[in-house]
Amino acid sequence: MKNRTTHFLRLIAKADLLFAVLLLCQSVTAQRDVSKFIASDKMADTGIVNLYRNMAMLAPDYIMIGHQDALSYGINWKKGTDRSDIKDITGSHPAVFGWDIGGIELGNPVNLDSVPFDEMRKNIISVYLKGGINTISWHDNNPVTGKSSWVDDKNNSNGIVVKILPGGSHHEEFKKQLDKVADFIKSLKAPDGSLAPIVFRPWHENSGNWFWWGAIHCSVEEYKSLYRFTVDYLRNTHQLHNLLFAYSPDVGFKDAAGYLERYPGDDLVDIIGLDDYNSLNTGHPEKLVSNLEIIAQIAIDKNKIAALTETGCNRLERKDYFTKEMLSCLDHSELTRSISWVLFWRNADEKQHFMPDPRHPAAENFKEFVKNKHILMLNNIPDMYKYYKKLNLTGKDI
Ligand code: BMA
Repeated sequence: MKNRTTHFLRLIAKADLLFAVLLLCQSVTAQRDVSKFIASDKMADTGIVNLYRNMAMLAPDYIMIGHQDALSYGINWKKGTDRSDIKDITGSHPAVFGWDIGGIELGNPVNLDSVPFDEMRKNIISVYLKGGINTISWHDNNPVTGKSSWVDDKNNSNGIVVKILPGGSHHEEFKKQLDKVADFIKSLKAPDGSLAPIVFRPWHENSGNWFWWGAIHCSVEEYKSLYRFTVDYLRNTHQLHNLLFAYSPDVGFKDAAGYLERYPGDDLVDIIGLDDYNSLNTGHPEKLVSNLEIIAQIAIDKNKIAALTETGCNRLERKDYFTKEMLSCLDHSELTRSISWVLFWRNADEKQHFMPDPRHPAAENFKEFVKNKHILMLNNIPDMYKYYKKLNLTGKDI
């Protein structure tokens, strides 16, 4: 009798397992129905429509590598032609290129890290023509004080956001800033007249308090209004339809509700992003894994794309960072593997760099990392702006 009961219980357990496996397969299949991935801008350009669809096709199995200012400078060089530290090591550029337009709102010829906007424009267009992805962040100068994005008053609300919203004392100044952003985006024109599709990532790391749009400096509703106004002004007033929008708070939320607290809305956001310089650098990979799984699940539920929009280990002093730390997290589960890309921050100089160059002790480790079957660089992604019925990985010579 006892044996029979045990046998019966085992059968039930097996049936449960089978059911769980079936459920899992179903969720992956659902995620692969790429026709459900529709950009939040209902008037999006063809380039954006195809880009989003292609991101959705790649996301379940592949993670693209990105680097901030990859083509503008490296650890030991300032100006190059078709050069990047990543290409110097691996033979290919990254698949995703990060840029920052902080300073455009002041009419400056160079951004806050001295990258000339004319050069940035050329590089963005050349990335577009090669089928790679451009993502732009904006360290916007404070439109009220005229100072930088960073604030000294990390413990007190400074009320900047409310002043720049409609009805606020500095709303007109803010609109002028956005006009300059729009002018720059309108200038990203390829020879065929099309505008380079861009993943725009404004008001990032808003769960921290270091930027004037950070959590302590505005209410949930004020933040959402800031994001909504920005999208609406670029999309409707300026008629820009070459943009996907990324929302990227800083790491540290406990669950989906925590992540979504300041999420501005499905009609505004395409990329469910995350910035994290903390977890791995403080010895807590489980934090990065849990936050990646949270954003990946939100993205699946909403038919959107999840990405690790900023990360890195400054100076890469920990040997094996890429394979043992970062890859272990990215390759932790089906959910973490469904992240679309990882963007490492910039290689300013010997003191600040998040990517090795060929002479760096971490170069070999990065080469190993890139060999992983889930990792993609510019030389093996398809042209992201073309339509493919089925996924089409290439072996381009870049
Ligand atoms: C920070 C640092 C700064 C830089 C800023 C904007 O993380 O890299 O040196 O000015 O980003 O790119």
